Amino acid sequence: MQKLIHEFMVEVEKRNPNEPEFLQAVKEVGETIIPYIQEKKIYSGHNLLLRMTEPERTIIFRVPWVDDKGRIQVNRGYRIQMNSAIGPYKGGLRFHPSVNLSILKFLAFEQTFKNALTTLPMGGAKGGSDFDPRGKSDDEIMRFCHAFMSELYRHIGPNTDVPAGDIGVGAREIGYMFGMYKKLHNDFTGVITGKGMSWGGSLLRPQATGFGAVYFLKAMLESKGEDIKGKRIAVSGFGNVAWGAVTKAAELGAKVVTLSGPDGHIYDEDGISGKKIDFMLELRASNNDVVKPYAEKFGVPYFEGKSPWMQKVDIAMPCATQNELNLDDAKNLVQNGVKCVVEGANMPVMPDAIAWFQKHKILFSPGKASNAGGVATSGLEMSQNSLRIEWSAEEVDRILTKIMGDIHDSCVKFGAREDGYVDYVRGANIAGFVKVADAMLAQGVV
Ligand code: NDP
Ligand code: 2IT
Repeated sequence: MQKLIHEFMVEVEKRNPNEPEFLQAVKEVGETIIPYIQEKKIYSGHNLLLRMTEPERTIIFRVPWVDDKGRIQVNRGYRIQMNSAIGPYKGGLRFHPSVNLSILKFLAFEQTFKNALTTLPMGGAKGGSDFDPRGKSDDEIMRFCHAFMSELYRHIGPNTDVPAGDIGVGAREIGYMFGMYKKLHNDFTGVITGKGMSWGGSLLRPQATGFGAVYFLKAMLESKGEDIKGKRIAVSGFGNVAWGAVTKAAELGAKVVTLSGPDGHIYDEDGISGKKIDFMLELRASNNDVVKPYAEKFGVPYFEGKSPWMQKVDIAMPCATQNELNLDDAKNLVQNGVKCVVEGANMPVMPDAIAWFQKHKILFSPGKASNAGGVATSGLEMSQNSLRIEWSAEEVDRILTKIMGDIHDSCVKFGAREDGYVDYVRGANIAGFVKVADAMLAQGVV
């Protein structure tokens, strides 16, 4: 089996040199899916996994725009349309200086499996730009978003490809991009999700990724007879996903004790709740990349240059970015008695750290399962737009809760081991693969 996996990875590496994040994501899936394909003969002989690693279409384009000083800036825009077997391409847009082809391909690949897990009809995609929103004025953000959409618009549509937000892309950026799409197409459609409430957005979409991750955590704990109430949680990041997770965790009686930024982390022994959660929104809107002002405002300890994984907690929820929790962090967490690790971000835990958690029978859930609540609610926004109606927050929350519970059940179905330990990585990969693979088989070689 190891030989088959090795041969597959050699082929993928040959086709995608210098793309470490993409290869990392493919390897994690290959390690669980290749043995499964060997077991289930209907999936063998169709080169399905290799086909899934090859984007159906990759669009790379120039984004020229003029800054406040009148200088012409040039950024690079991307959209990776990875797989449309089960529905229109769907996935976020990331604006961050680190954005490159490897990162977007890993995200689009993960998105394909994640979207399949939601049970909704959405294919996989991701896009974005190496544009850095930090320090930019509102006018500059608008001009950049308009320039970006003045090319992207011809490649997307409500039945073709429906983008949304991700790192560096929130309600403001979605607004500017939607405005330009509408102007160029002369068409008011649900082409982007994460829209404002007065122009087609869904209630709870901003909170959905973090809420969904906490619902998933709750299901994991309950499967072990444990309650979320009273648990101490370390969260990383202070952006959209972290905010939703902290809000729901606090509401359910857990105590979130950390937040982090690229500068370091804060430790709040009393737990982050109420006005402190509102302050997270101010921090995010400030367009700075530091979490330190939280420590200054609320008089709590700040650990410069240190990740939150050094703290003693029951649960870890990495919600910032990829590869932010390494083997040493995993060792610290396990030594300090962590029970459960739930990925809110995409691929935040490094492969050797995942192996460490699994070796020590710590419950570990991959982002494609536990952060799927965001895209699931995007799917609900698409449905509402098509029906031209607006569901109440209670209705959206009810469906989101059900979807996260169903994803948890799928992971258990395909990931439960004989000794009772659930391998959520294997479970999520197989459940996602089966849905996409069945559709690809039915549609033939296209
Ligand atoms: P935001 O831009 O709102 O927040 C991202 C957070 O991570 C910020 O605190 C940011 O700080 C920090 N961050 C970004 N890059 C780095 C880096 N290289 N090193 C350290 N910290 C960094 O993004 P989201 O909350 O939307 O996204 C967070 C994660 O969740 C991402 O992995 C995203 O792909 C994933 N995700 C998002 C979904 C959504 O609906 N928004 C859905 C599912 C997953 P700063 O920007 O100041 O550097
Ligand atoms: O990674 C993700 O799932 C997202 N950024 C959300 C994608 C979406 O289409 O809502």
